[in-house]
Amino acid sequence: MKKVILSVVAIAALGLTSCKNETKKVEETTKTEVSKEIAMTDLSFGVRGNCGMCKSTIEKAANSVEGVASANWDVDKKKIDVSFDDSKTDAMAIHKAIAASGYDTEKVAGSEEAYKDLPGCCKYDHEMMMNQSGETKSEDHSDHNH
Ligand SMILES: [Cu+2]
Repeated sequence: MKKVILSVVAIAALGLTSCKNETKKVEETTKTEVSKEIAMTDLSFGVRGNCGMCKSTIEKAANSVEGVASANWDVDKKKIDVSFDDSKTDAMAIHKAIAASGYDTEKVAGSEEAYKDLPGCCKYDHEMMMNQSGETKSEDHSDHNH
């Protein structure tokens, strides 16, 4: 019997790792993203009012208008800054909403009904100046000395 010697030849695995990486760069097609950036319109106008409670009522009224992103009423200046989406609403709608809550704006007189229901401290003077500078302006002294 022939002894078959099986010689196991260990074949060293050759470094077959191909170094040629010919992966083609996939050209990224620049997508023109239709970014729906809503152009906001900023608006400010005069609104009469007295205090912090007025502020919340006025701002709440402005914010209740669909499309209004922000509303900030300045108690000293008697002025509101509103930012809104003019594809959804317009300035008059905001004036009307504030007026409906009982407050006078530059363009629309406040609802008398709503005014009556305002707390005492909020019953502002209808002769009040709007769009003030913010500096406390005392009564007009016509005979002011320089
Ligand atoms: Cu008030």
